[in-house]
Amino acid sequence: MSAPTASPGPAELYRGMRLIRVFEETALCLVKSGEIVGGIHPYIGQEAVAVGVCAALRADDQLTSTHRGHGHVLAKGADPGRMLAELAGRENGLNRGRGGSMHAADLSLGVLGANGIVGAGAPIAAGAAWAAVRQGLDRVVATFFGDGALNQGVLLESLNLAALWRLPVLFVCENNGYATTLPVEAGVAGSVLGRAAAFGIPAEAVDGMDVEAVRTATERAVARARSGAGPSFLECRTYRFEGHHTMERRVRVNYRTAEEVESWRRRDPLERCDPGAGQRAAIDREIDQLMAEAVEFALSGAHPDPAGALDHLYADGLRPRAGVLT
Ligand SMILES: Cc1ncc(C[n+]2csc(CCOP(=O)(O)OP(=O)(O)O)c2C)c(N)n1
Ligand SMILES: [Mg+2]
Repeated sequence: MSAPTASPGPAELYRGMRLIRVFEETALCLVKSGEIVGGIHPYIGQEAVAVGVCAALRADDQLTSTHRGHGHVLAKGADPGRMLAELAGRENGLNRGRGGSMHAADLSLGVLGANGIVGAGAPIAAGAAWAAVRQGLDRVVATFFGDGALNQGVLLESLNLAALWRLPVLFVCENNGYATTLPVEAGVAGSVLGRAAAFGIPAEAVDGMDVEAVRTATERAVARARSGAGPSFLECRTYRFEGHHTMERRVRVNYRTAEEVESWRRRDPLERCDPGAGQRAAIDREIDQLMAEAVEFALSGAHPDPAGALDHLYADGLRPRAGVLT
């Protein structure tokens, strides 16, 4: 059993969010310059969720993440240089450049993986939580998912098993209002919290633009899970300031108005967090320096040798189709 870690203060919470914000802005630049191939799903605007939840977790707690997962991985403590190298597909990345933006993992930090399949982190979290219980560990597993996952069978199945077996899972729904361009009202019958209620799981909605509120709600859920009382469900009401994917910068889509985006920007979680007198500028400078070093580190990494594309797999004996690696 690991010792509880001291709860981070406002300066640390701000620092965590600022790191994610600048990391994402940097990643957007690297997408534009072609260093990150294939684009990313930016987390800008949602930082308070990742940081608030992870602030209530212990180092040995675990999480599963999503296609919009950079913030979760960083908030759990991943090195920004290695994370950026992963996005840029380099050998010095967290996963030797094989995972990329949507499949970064760091098992040493309990990050069981981002996931390009909507909802797919939930059963992994339930399995990891079940394993922890079997091993007599009092570890908690948080699973992040978007509003778009609310109707995925695997999520509903995971809620059921977690409730039935009282697994120490924290279901964190990041309701940012849209699944790609589909408004939540047009995609979700019933209610978000009703999903959890159907399985007898305690659920609450929280202001996902307020890092302290997210942290406090998570602490309650974590305490419940650790005591053996079972899972909880948090709906964090949040918003992404950027498009669904960087592709959206090039494709004209009109699913939300400029006024709507602006009204959420006025609730910027970084602006709403007071890190303490004189701290903001100092932390901003510190993060700028850290990210400059991260970029240098990431871009110094080699691109993987295509001949090694099938290394580090769980299964042996796979052979590429003729011409795939040449
Ligand atoms: C099972 C599955 N269906 C569809 C997709 C395509 N897809 C990728 S992201 C996305 C929207 C997800 O919306 P949400 O869960 O709300 O997350 P957000 O993008 O808002 O963070 C969809 C439909 C997918 N990756 N996996
Ligand atoms: Mg969404």
